[in-house]
Amino acid sequence: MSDAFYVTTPIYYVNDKPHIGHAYTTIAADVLARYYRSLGRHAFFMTGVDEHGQKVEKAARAQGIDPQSHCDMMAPRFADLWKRLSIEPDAFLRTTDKPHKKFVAAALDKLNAAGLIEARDFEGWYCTPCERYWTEKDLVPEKTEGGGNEGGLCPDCRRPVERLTERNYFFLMSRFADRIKTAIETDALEILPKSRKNEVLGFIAQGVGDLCISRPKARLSWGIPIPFDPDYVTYVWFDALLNYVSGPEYLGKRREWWPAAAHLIGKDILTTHAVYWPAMLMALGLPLPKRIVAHGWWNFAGEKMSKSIGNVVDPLDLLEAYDGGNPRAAVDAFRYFLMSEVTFGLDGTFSLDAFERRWTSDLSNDVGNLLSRVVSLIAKLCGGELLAAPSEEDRSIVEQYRAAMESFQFSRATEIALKLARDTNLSIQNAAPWSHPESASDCLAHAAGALCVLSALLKPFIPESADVMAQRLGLPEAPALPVSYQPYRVHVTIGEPLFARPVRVDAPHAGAAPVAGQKNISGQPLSATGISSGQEPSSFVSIADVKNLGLRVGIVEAAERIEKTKKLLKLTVNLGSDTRTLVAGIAETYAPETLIGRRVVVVSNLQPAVIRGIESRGMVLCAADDEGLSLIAPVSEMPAGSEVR
Ligand code: ME8
Repeated sequence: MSDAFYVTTPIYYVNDKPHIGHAYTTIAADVLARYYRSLGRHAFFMTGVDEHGQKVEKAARAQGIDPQSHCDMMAPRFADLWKRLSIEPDAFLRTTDKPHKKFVAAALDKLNAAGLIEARDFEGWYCTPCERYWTEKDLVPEKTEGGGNEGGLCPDCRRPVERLTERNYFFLMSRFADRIKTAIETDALEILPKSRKNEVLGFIAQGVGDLCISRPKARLSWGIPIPFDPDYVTYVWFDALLNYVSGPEYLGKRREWWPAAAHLIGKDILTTHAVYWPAMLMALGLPLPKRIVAHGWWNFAGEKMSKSIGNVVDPLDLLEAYDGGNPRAAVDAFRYFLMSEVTFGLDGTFSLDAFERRWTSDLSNDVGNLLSRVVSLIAKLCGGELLAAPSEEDRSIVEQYRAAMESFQFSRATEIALKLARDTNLSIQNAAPWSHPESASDCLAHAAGALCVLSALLKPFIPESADVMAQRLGLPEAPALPVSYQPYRVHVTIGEPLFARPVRVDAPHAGAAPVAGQKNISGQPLSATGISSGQEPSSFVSIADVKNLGLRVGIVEAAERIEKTKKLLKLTVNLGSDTRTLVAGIAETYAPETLIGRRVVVVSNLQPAVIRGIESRGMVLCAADDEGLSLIAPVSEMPAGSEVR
């Protein structure tokens, strides 16, 4: 039996740049691949980008460039970010790669020849941003002005859907429903966590239909042509899912890699992976992947971090803000935070405070302090050298850690590693070798052994820092798993702290009044007042885009100047449902005391940003010209929280 462990991530849409959500799945896959490689297994890891479809075509159009040029510009942003985050995939697939396109066309031909594709007229509710049809019962009712319902909203992105009728090609997916159900029930296709397995079975129980796998070229031209009908392109999901096999195939590795040991995905794309994809594989006569592991959401500011909501945190901004001249520490702290903060499978909330807390407590205090303490004590009490060996207890810790890693419990694995660090710190504290120099080497040999094990356990999470740890003990790099229990000679080198405490440089915007064109730590464009800079809009926006702005009437309850700034006021604004703090660049026009009780218009769902150490949650709208600013307000006394539309 092959010992290959092939792990994949979703291939990400290139309609926008990558954010923390994308980094999360990709880091998790990298951690797994590093873990299995360390055990000497043949681990393969593939990620990539999903380049076809309406979203990408639309993004290219908005830039005024053709879709291929847009993809050529965006794909490296993903690949470069992965490099920056010490993510090392074996393959990076682009769906515009020729061999992938050929593979998709061949798959379509095969299914067509087998009578598994049919042309039919189809009428349904279509969501353009999500590129999918919904049934009537899926839709979220849309309230009309009179309070009634009209049409409906997409249940995923909450934007209006359209009624479309068109002739299309259908993959006869329903024929495979029973086999998929059995595969999932028996764990031949394992769905993790178990709650997600039940969710998929529940979905199947409601009835699996056939899958529309084409789009008329008249409506969408950016896709892989349907080989047997030049008027159509392939539905982007049918194209994208095939990447998991087309990649290994064109690298000449299909027999070695496939079936995948684990598809890591976010819970948003469970149905496509757990129902569409197995049906496609069955139809093509290919084995099913061994498992699908669906993780939860990273939320930010109370909502799922997502490109369409716009509340995304750009990992590059985060690294820049925390770099502090030591990119290694910032990158590893970021990887470690994402893997340790939240149980894989559950939702988590991203905040800078949580990031700093975990960096400080786990990496600076527990791991970093242990290393510098052991190294300096060995230098002082043992002449810098001793013979160390991991202990029997360490062996049992490695076993527990392996069980956690092999069941995708990354946060549990880091907890186990951290417990080793804390226990070792405590045992040094109790033994107080500085008071008993004659027996210091026993205690420190034990601690150095534990550190060596710790570096091996942490290596998948903090690869560069784990090697630095081992090097301070005189090893060339962190040892491979499962660590050797042979004694080894330690020869210490004293160095800089492994993880200095995090210092945030509020770059690029947060330390100063934001100016037009600058971006905050989450990639949110800001202007001096939080107002757009007066440029012409590059394209029209839809009514849905306007609604998404979350404009509300607020009443100012308190206002004060922010020290050492000329323009900034800190406002407390009652928005009906809640009262918030926000920072507005209006101090040159409005004295704080003149604002109390005034009505203002607030963008209530703006990405929070820290400005001069104050978390600003929203933006006050003003009209602006060369002379100055004028607050926008309703002409009558509307209650706080009234919608602006
Ligand atoms: O769905 N929290 O691409 P996509 C956690 N191209 N993970 C998140 C996240 C969040 N807030 N936001 C995104 C697609 N992700 C398709 C996939 S695969 C054959 C085709 C991660 O760019 C998570 O892995 O919308 C999620 O499933 C994926 O990004 C969606 O990326």
